[in-house]
Amino acid sequence: MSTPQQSPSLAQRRGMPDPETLARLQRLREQFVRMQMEYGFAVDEVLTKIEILRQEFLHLHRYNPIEHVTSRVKSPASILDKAMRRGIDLTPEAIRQGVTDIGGVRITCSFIADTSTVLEHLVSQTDIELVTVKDYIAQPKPNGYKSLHAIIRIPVFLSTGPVPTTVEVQIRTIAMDFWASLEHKIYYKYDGQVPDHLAQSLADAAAVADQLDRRMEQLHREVHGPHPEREERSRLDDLDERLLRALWERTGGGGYSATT
Ligand code: 0O2
Repeated sequence: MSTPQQSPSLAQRRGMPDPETLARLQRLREQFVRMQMEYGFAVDEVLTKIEILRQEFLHLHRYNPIEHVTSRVKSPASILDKAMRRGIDLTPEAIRQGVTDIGGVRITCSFIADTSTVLEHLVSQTDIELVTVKDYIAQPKPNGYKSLHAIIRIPVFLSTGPVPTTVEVQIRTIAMDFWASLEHKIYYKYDGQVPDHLAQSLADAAAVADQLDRRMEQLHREVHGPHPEREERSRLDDLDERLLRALWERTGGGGYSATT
């Protein structure tokens, strides 16, 4: 005897996922939103650390190695795209493990020497773990790309406890950044197939950018000496001293007693 065939539901006939699949997709969506939020928090933590470093450099050393800072959190579409290109399972756990640049911070410095100084200061902090470093400044990519990349891990403290989260930090000079942003636009315009003459022009431009970086650093050293931060400090200390003396004279030299 043949069993009566169950007729498909209206939703199935319309090509919609069954309720179970729908619930699974909904859960996945929520996990992605949560993941993005956590990476956003991790980026905020790193930005705060960089801002503290910047302020500290400015106030203590009277020298600022950081020109500007930008950040981004990859969109869910971009995360999924990268995971699929890399053959990573589309689960939040596998993505967390395999896609290390969901949160990204880019620091632009004035001079080449500043790039490693900033990274050293950042990763010497006890709550930051250095996962990997790629020094494309010491060893530029064949196309001329230069930048110092570090994957760091930082805890994000949620109500459920700390979540170790990775952030990609890219550190480079203004000239390197200028080159990289133009190369990025050209790369995408030609969908990765940059014509030979443009690739050659980009390589030449990278060499010119490198010359500019070195010339500027040399000039800076010539003007400020090998330790510009100390030179700047003594100049400002001198100003502080003059200010104090003027104050002292105005208050009649000892207007305030030690007990007041
Ligand atoms: P987006 O949109 O900028 O994030 P990874 O892809 O990070 O897992 P990879 O490629 O080995 O692994 O890492 P790498 O070499 O450290 O590069 C990571 C990022 O550096 C890239 O991210 C770019 O932002 C930048 N980058 C690397 N190479 C180049 C280059 O030749 N030109 C330019 N303009 N930028 C580069 P994404 O994910 O590719 O893109």
